[in-house]
Amino acid sequence: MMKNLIAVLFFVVIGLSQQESISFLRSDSERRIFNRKIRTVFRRLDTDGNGVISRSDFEAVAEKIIRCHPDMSEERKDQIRHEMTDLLWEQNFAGGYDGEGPRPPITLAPFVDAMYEVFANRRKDERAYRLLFAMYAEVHTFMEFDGREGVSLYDYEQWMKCQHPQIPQFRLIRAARGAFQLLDRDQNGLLDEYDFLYAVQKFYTVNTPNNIYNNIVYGPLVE
Ligand SMILES: [Ca+2]
Ligand SMILES: [Ca+2]
Repeated sequence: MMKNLIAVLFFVVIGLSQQESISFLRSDSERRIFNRKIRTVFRRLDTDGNGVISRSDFEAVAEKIIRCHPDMSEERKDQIRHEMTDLLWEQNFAGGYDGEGPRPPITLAPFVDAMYEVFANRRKDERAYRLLFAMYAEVHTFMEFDGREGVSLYDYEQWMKCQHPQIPQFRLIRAARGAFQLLDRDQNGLLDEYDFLYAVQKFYTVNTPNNIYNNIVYGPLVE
């Protein structure tokens, strides 16, 4: 099912808690865990592993998603490329850049600071927050494989296999099943958009060691 990123941009966070993003990071230890999470996200986005994220990393993320769905229409492929580069990279990550020419690659420290701002200053800049969650809503649509409405365990396993081909199958399946059980909050065998966005929100906003979502969205946190 197709979903337009801009169309979901303005309503996708309705229903998610307004309060959590405001009161988070009360202690140094919470801030340390948050920083580890953002370093983990950075590592995932830095697809070529050169220590900076740039437009080419976002192009590679788009191609990786497209490779998972070989039957996808050309129109949909182009839409995903557009969303990852022109919207997510240019408008969100490179959006604060007002220098000449294309935005230089982003190093880790400013990335951590920018992600902190997205959550800490949500009241001031709701747009960045909404774009981020709209993107995760779009990621949820990429998990669809069996053509039947809703992300089933089968869909989720296919998505994990495709995203992490380097991880041995038995480990991946075990991890996928554990994660799915946690993500499927009403245990109806389907991971819906709200379940997924709920987990993403918990991932970013609950920064205690016992948060069950810490290692779910992006896998184990890097140090
Ligand atoms: Ca890179
Ligand atoms: Ca399905």
